[in-house]
Amino acid sequence: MRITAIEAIPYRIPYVKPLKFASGEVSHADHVLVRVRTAGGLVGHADAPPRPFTYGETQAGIVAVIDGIFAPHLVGLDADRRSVLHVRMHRTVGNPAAKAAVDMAVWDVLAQAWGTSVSRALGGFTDRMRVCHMLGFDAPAAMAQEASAIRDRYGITTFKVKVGRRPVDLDVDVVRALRNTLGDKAELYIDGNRGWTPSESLRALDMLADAGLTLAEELCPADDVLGRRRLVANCRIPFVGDESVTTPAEVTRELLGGGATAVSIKTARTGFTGSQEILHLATGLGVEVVMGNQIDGQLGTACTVAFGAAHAATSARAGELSNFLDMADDLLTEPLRIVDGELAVPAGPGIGVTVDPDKLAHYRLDG
Ligand code: MUC
Ligand code: MG
Repeated sequence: MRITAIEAIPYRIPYVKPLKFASGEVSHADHVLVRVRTAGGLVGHADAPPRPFTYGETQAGIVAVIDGIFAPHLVGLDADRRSVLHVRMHRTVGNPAAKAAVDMAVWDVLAQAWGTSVSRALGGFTDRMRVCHMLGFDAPAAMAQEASAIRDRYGITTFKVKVGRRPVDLDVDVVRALRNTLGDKAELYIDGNRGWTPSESLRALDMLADAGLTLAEELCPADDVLGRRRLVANCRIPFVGDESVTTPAEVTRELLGGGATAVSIKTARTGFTGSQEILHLATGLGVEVVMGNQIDGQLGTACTVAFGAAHAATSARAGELSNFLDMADDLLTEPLRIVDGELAVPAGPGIGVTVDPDKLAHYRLDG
């Protein structure tokens, strides 16, 4: 099962509705499709979504690091020597989405070779997850209308609400409008993408004390060390670290330093291998995890649900699995379908999805 090629293919698909949040805005999926080929003819796929404002990765940078650094060090290696693969990739710092996509494309070929799905190979706990939909910035009435339309069409009843605007009342009004529209049974949580100061965050949480929020994510920067510690100590719900906890070491620092009490796991930035390391660390320390979304398309979402459904702890909560609904099109032959608020793991082998060659030819940017 020797790796014979690793390809990094940039592509661009527009969003029907751009997603806006405190640290940026996404109007196009400017992603990189990563393809791993083996001597036996197996082909694995994964998606790398660059988030320049969060991790400093760009589409061109992902292509460059895979073509120029990772591929030359990995081609020729047997695909089942993942530990060697990781040591070689981790000589290079950063580049989380590029590394994650190579890792997941290799898992895709391995599971195909083993005749099983990645989700079963990782743990096989269940075959589906409840879905949480992420709501980007807009006016309160528009966000409430979007949420009720998503609930009515897909049966989704859990929503992550982007916050972090100034003054904080803007977002407080949004959460109140959502609660009024969706009723007591809907699950609501908030994600600030570092937009507020610690004291603004505390004020917002006080104002929303009766809103029934279940989680608060990355409301202020983790680098506001003492302010963040005070915020987390005074937060009555789990405080989720997201962009502050992208490696096992960062998870350890934030949890032990009082900067977070729960962890967002994103396969888009830690692949399957790194996500499992973080999951085991979190469960070993007794903190909750959430399967997060790096504004993934359908291939990325298939990876998230494959990982999330594989373990008890990652499938306990709704996973952030629906933002591909905002994209104008996608690369897969068979679209993912959310039914009754749930997304099933695509049935294997591997990640269980197929890239449509015509769609790829249409959307790829490299000719
Ligand atoms: C999130 O949870 O923060 C926004 C930026 C990004 O990288 O992921 C999203 C969602
Ligand atoms: Mg987040």
